[in-house]
Amino acid sequence: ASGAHVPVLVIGTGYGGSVAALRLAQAGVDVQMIEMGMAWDTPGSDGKIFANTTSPDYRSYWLRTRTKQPLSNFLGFPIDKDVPLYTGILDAEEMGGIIVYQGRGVGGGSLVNGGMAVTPKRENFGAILPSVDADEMYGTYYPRANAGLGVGTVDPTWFESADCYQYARVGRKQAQRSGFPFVFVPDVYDWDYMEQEAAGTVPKSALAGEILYGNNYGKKSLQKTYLAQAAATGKVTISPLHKVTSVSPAAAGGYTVVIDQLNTTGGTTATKTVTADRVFFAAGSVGTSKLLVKLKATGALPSLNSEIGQGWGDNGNVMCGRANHLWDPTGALQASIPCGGIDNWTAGGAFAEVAPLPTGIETYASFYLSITKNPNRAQFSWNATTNSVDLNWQTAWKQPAIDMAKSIFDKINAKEGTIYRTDLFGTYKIWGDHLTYHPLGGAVLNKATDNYGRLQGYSGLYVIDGSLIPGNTSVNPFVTITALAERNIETIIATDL
Ligand code: FAE
Repeated sequence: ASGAHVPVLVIGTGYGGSVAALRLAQAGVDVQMIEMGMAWDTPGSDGKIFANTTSPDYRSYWLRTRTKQPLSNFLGFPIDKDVPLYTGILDAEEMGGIIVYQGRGVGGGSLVNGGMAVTPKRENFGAILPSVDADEMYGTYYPRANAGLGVGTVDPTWFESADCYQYARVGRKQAQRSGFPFVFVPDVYDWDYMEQEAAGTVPKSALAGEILYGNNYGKKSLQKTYLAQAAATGKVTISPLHKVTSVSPAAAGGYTVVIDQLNTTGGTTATKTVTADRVFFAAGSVGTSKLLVKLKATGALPSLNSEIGQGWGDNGNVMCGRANHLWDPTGALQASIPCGGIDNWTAGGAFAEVAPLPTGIETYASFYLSITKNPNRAQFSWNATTNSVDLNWQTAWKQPAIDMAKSIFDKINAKEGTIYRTDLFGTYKIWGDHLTYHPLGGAVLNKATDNYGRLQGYSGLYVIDGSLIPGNTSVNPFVTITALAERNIETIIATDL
């Protein structure tokens, strides 16, 4: 309620925010979480909470009147369509030279993502978070994060015969024929549930192609893990459809937080003011960076340092498809949850997820999301003319990512005598270089904050999400975001409370 005083306010309910809320609550602290997206706990008229990937509807996009699908075309035909304006689950946020996809709702990115839960190879960790002790991360915090998230791996025996992983077996065979290691990729999907889906004994989710717009059954999103545990403490309250617009020092100590209550078409129905002793920024890399850049520039938090908004990267994301010969069908039924990847990080700077193309028909296509060592970094800045935050990323900055992905797929194409698909991102366009699923950075650890996420210049303000990580994790990011949050909150609870 407006005028309330809370000990801790957390902005956002993704990975960082959920870890902070659970651990603070377990330490006896009352936590108020503010989430701009919806609660996603009520079925729509079709009886399901989430829409299917193949039939986006009002639930699918955050405040758009037309879908903005990551794969915009099929067989060269555009597939986007009109949808009613609604506070839907997937935000395709256009930031100049890049579209940044993000989850909106209680659970943040865990609502829309593929659940791929990858711990980076230890030899790569020094480049990911140089100021963090790797022994502590690999000895304590990565295991804690994996346990909290419920990470598991596909049963390798079942994998060999499952129809829905024909595409992954083709991906493995072709990777190995070209001399690349194929690795199983862990996931938070309930693998036993998927086997039951394949056996036809439970309602289908991964095997019904659900992923981008939410997952109705098998995926262990944060709502089922960290946030369920947090709720069970009785000390955590979540306000969905509430958006933080300002944080500034309060005269009597602590911080004044201004919050807009939203309706489902994005309009503001009320503006509330709350005082909090401590505020955790967990609005995601883009959300936290945009808030902090605005608050510094507009005088609400003028003492934030000049690292605010810096060091943003796209985790080197780039997508592509390949056209296989008729003797390499990838399957009409494809599990929407990937389970394997091609590791050419050390030699070529690329780690490629063998991704599904769950169209329901045989396409003979192999599809990949590559994570690459793209060195380019962008910065957020305040635009006083438009009263908004800009990101100076340019589409051409993806070229190193494309070159690194080619280190894998040019070789596979040469070996197999195959070609790239040119019909998935437009007409005659091979590379999906216009987007990222993995925004990272903007309030980098040990630069914008101290080595535990305390914002420089203001005691009681913390960053605890993907914005702490300077642009790349060498693999999919949420396990590292979760493990870093576990590390930081432990120290904060021990020394600041
Ligand atoms: P995040 O989860 O984005 O949570 C931030 C929350 O804050 C969101 O719920 C926002 O709605 C909310 N918020 C923002 N601004 C405000 C505000 N002003 N007031 C109130 N609330 C606000 O942040 N990663 C993997 O590791 N494996 C995958 O398989 C994978 N697949 C992905 C697939 C897709 C389609 C997408 C979009 C992402 C994928 N990711 C994957 C990335 C992963 O979901 C992402 O790195 C994390 O969700 C980021 O976690 P944060 O805690 O930083």
